[in-house]
Amino acid sequence: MIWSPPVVMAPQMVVGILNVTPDSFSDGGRYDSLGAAITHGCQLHDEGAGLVDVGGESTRPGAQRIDAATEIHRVVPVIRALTEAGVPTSVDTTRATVAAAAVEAGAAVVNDVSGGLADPEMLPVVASLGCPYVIMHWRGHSAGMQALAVYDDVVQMVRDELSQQVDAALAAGIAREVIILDPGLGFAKTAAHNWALTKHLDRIVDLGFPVLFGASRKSYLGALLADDQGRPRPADQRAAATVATSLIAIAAGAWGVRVHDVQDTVDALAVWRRTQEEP
Ligand code: PMM
Repeated sequence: MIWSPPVVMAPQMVVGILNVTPDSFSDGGRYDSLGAAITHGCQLHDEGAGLVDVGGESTRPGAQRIDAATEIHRVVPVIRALTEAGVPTSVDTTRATVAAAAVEAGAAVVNDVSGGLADPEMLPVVASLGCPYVIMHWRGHSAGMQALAVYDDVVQMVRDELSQQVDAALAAGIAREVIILDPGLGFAKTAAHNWALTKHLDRIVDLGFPVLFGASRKSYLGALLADDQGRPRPADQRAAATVATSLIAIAAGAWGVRVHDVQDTVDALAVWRRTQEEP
């Protein structure tokens, strides 16, 4: 498939989340049949998602890994069917073999939560695919990542480590123009780290690449909205808080937001965009 920069790189992109996994943290198990996944992907697109991000491996904290064949079996039929339906997709994977199979099936973007660190083949394969590539800040696989949430100055360290990931991508032959950065909220981050990155996202935007921001329904929002017994707000009741973070991110100059609740996000961004015009 030929990548079309104007469509994929349009600003204020809303990326809809489609997890085809039995165990993702907020929508796990809902879209693990092919028909349900395709219907939901088409709905996200109809609501205004410019990309539908299809993931077959759960990355929630503590999650165990699955093998590459299972991951391909989960994501490729969904990506192929959505492509045939005219829905642009990205593949959420850390594996080069999955990325290559997904792009072959029609995915326009590779979204790698490890930013090239999990699989040594990923950077050369993405260089040869030539597609846009999301480099997320990452320190280790989900099973042990929360032990790695140690920073002096989280914003500075995420900036520095993302810059090193970018250097590796460029050295592998990935073009500068296809790189998108993501601070990786919730990945080896405590709630305080997530809040610091939400507040100072402009410092990640300053690196000079499009920035994708993914706070949707994450646990730091659930903790903020805990009830008076300290019980976190359930994941499916965090939409308004997610929309607020998305607006903050776009106002700070983010290129896009990765969300479960596409319609609410699209509506909120329409309001924000209108305020950028003359009355
Ligand atoms: N978060 C998750 C999965 N993939 N990809 C990017 N680029 N950024 C993220 O923050 C991100 C991601 C985990 O959340 P999910 O279970 O809701 O998909």
